[in-house]
Amino acid sequence: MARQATETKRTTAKIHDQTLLRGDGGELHQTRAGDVAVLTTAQGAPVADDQNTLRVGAPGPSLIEDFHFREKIFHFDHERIPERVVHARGYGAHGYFETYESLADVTRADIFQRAGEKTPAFVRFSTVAGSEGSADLARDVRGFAVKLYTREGNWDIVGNNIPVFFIQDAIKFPDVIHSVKPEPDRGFPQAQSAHDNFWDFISLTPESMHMIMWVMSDRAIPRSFRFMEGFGVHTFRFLDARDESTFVKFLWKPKLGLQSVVWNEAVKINGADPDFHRRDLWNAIQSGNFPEWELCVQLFDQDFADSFDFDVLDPTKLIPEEIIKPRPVGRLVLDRMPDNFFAETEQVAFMTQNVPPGIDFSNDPLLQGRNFSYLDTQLKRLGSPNFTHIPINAPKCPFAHFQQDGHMAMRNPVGRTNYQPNSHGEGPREDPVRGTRSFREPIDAPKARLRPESFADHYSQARQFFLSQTVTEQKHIAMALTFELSKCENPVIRERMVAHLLNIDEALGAAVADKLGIEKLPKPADAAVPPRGDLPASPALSIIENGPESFAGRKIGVLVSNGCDGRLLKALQAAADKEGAIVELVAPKVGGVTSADGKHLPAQHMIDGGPSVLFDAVALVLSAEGAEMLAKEAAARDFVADAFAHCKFIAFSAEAAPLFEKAGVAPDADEGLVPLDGTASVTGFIESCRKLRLWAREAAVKL
Ligand code: HDE
Repeated sequence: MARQATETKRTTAKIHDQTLLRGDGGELHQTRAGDVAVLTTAQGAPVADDQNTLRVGAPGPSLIEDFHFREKIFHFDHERIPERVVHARGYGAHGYFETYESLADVTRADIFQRAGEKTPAFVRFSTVAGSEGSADLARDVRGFAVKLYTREGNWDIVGNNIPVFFIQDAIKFPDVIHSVKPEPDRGFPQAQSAHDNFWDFISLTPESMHMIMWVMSDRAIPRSFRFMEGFGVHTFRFLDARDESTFVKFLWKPKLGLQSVVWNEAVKINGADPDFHRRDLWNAIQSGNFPEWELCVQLFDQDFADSFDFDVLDPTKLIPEEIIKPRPVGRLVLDRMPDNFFAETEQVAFMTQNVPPGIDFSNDPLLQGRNFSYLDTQLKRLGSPNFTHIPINAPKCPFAHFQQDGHMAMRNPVGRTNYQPNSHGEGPREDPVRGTRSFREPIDAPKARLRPESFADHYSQARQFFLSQTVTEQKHIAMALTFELSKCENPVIRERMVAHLLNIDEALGAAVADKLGIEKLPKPADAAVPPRGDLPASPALSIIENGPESFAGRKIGVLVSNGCDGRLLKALQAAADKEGAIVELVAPKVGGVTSADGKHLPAQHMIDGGPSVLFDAVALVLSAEGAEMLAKEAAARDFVADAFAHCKFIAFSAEAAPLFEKAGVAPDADEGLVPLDGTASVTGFIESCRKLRLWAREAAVKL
């Protein structure tokens, strides 16, 4: 029996205002009816029914003539583009760069000519190994890629949050990346270096040892993009108006100081909020707390390069800040999130070879290789040589060239002339004065596959990094190495790594070997050249030594219950506001609590969704009943136990005692536990929080 098809009820709006939003920016077509946009196909035809395909009869076969259905599914089927082969997971924001002073004496780069000049910027932060959907707190290097839309072309500083790299020659890049990515037969582990393939490659590649010290340090588990440094890594050149060269290294210093989390916390953050870093940047910018970095340069000449202990072209080495003090030359402010993640953050194409006149490359073999790779990869990922037509990649200065056609060409040369020289007197011509010129470096050398001998010392700076860390940080490095190597199934790989560690620091090698159950220490690895004696410690390399001066930009999670002291909370909020810190309430139920004075206090989190790992410090403002009730809940006990184990400062009202007891924490265990016995004590608590963590507790909690 034929069934009656149900007619979908819908409102047919009268179309009286057809606004076609189709600019070079590629905005969406929109056909407007009053304030309600009418849904159209991509060809602009208004759609009458978007709920049912066109079929013969109610359950009957679908018709191929349903162009709306076909277009919709066709487009959906093609929504994904290849993710970046590395740095797939990332998050971007817009902002500007402000030049502090003219650097005309060293570079003719237009961006550095005028003090106070503001240049639009787009920044993308990323992890390296994981896929686009992986968690933010993987132990990994962070990408720190900056696109500056200067008046003389786009300048991309495609850097990392670590100033050195794993390898010295770009030809090894596919190998190091293959080794860290999921193993090809089994397809795991995702976003992790803790597996045989990675440590196999690393232990066979001594040049990676300096970088390994950095990636096993807390640098690889940053608390926020806002609290990370950025580094251009390679040595570049500045060229002045006469093409005289000065070597330069680029460093970004966060105004809010450095901060990382601890590994046990990172693992839990990944479960509680895999988007922890994204959300942090989004919230900061949306609430007007714009993160800021200073761009610093280390400038030096050939004489310095010749006299320095290491080759300045070796990307596994850095120049300690105590030897060449970074000079601040401008600031970067991020003040606007993209309107659309895909259009901007996903489609942005960074390229090391994007340099304006006045900035030039050095012969660092890694940089030279990158200059090839970044253009090539955009074609694969974005699918057309016209990727510069995408607004996020287009220069914001005037540009003119004869490149034409190709997939998705959005603008082609206008007029008859598409070549030069021409006798029509049309079109752009070169400008030898304004245009990019390279440093005229005389080179007289054989063509060969060579590795400079000056790149051969792989252990001295690794040791310098290790010795420049505080005892706490050194312990974290040992723990990270132990954890990672414990995940290797092959004991040969573990021993080979320990043999390298013994060259970096004997005690470190022995401590890791002990935890790995290696009873007899292996012979230290053969070094290509004998390591130098101890280099002086460089305090600039420690995170703890370079923390913030205040608690600004950090977050306090306050566990509250019905009947809690509203005045205490108000005082806490006021003190946090004064400091520039954020308070979020965590309540037993969604919706919030009612304080003793009858006020409703909305909460941002329910206890199961608001563990203490999401905060930099915590407070417990509870009624006696609330504390009794929460003491029975695992999530509340973990809130306290984790905050304590992660060495955070914890403030608490006297009523919170039963919860402490059940969480296994003595409320008077150390000075990081701050009783709130009146509004004055709140100020003391916020002041303690400036230290971020009470590291002295770490020995007791055995993290
Ligand atoms: Fe990259 N790298 N890289 N890299 N890299 C890419 O380019 C490559 C290296 C860095 O947010 C790719 O557009 C080679 C060092 C960042 O979009 C690719 C070598 C440093 C980003 C590529 C290196 C970086 C990338 C993949 C060895 C720190 C993300 C997608 C010679 C100074 C940019 C893309 C973004 C991305 C190649 C080594 C930083 C394949 C061959 C060293 C921050 O082109």
